[in-house]
Amino acid sequence: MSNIEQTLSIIKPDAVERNLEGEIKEMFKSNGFQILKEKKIQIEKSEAEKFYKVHETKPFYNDLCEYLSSGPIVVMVLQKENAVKGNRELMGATNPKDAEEGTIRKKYGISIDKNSVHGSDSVDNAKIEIDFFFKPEYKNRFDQISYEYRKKRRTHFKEKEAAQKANSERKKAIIEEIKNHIDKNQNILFWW
Ligand code: IDP
Ligand code: MG
Repeated sequence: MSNIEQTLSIIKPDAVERNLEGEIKEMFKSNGFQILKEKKIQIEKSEAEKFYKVHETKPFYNDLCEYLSSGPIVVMVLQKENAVKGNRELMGATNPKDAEEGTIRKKYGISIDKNSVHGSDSVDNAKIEIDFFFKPEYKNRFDQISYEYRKKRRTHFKEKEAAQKANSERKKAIIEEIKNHIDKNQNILFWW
């Protein structure tokens, strides 16, 4: 009997920062997962604290929440037969050092805290976590953050464009200087 499930996956800041979003999504797709929903957002630390509440007594809780809110993340609803277990297998062990060959964390994880992906650990938690990010009532919360993220990104690209323009003008000036220098030196050589 088929047992189609949905699970929540997050591409964490370390992977988004290294532009691994496309490659990781490809790994999900080639392993038979459908990406039903996805969005790129940046969350506040207070939201990360709610999301990781189960870990609130752990010594790494504060760093973990700081980290999850430190940059853009991609949250996705994945669907497949036995998706929860299948996703955990594809992710690999929490510590990339212990993860098996061919898993996402083995391939992309940097360390136990920067381990590139999150995945729900049970069917019940998958429902709770999917609601956390995708429940229509909560939509505005993350839309606001997405909007902030888009604004930051626009500013980033504008600054990059301005820096590129300044750079190309600097290059032109250097080329001009070199040309002048060569012209002068040719004259010197000519007279020599
Ligand atoms: P999981 O992500 O494999 O489900 P959890 O035990 O639920 O692992 O822990 C949540 C996240 O907290 C992990 O993905 C990892 O980033 C971080 N974490 C877990 N254990 C440690 C630790 O011992 N030191 C630092 N960070 C940890
Ligand atoms: Mg977990």
